[in-house]
Amino acid sequence: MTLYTPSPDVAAALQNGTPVVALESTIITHGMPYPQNQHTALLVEQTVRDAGATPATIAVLDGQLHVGLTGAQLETLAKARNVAKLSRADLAVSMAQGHTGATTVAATMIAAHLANIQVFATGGIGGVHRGASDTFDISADLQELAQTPVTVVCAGAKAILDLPKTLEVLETLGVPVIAYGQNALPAFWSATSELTAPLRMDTAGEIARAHQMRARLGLPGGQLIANPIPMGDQIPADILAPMITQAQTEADTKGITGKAVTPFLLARLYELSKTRSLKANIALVLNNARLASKIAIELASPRSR
Ligand code: PSU
Ligand code: MN
Repeated sequence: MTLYTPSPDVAAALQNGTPVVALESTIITHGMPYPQNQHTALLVEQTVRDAGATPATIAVLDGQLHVGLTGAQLETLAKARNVAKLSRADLAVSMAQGHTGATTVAATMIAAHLANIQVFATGGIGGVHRGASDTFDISADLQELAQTPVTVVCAGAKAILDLPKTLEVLETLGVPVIAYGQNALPAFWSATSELTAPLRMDTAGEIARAHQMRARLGLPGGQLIANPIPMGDQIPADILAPMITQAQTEADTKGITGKAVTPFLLARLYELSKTRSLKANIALVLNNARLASKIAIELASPRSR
């Protein structure tokens, strides 16, 4: 039995050495409500195709690790309730038990690397949660970036996290955090933050060359690209701040812990912002899909191999 199942177009692209962009599925099952989740997932895939690359949405279906989903598989996942959220710790167990689950950034990186896909687009990564000094809630995504050589394009860390601590952990782990086209670290729903990003790059070509240089140096781990949300779609930080505080207080009061924290906070923010956060989330994922496609194209071009 093969370890993973590529869709026919992903198999062809990998065979031919044409650009492929990995996409995660937790954003579908735990990050957005139905039907916007299905609509967005299809739109992200189409955006990658329009940019000249092949999308590979990753999920575990009945124990099979799929790299590239059919429209029907994607729809099933988008409609399903109580789907497992799979990170590094859960991937092997869920496959061995024949279960179905959506992959987080960490698990998607593992699958992408297995399939020889070097670039992955998402919305936001997990990070160090507020109050982490008490809860120890630090996403496994950070450790994964330290050990799996995939370039991950996100819109910066979500403002529901402790951004300064997230940057500190990434620095400790040796993960390059690269803001795209600006000095400030983007903060997901907002294009900028008060933090300066540790590194900056202005073109997809530079990002691709840095990815290859890490490999040549024998350094494990990937790169984190923080791509600012388009200005017209952003939500100013001061509008969001009280909503985030409220959502976090509710999570604390209800005793929500572990994997449930991020989905709970995101869902509450959609409600509190009257879906404005959802519209912004969709816009930034599409923007990330475009940049990831450009990087994948650079990596696949003959002059860069
Ligand atoms: N960012 C979003 N929506 C999401 C996630 C991040 O805008 O759904 C998901 C990603 O899959 C990420 C995960 O890997 O949340 C992080 O979860 P945790 O904090 O439990 O590690
Ligand atoms: Mn967590």
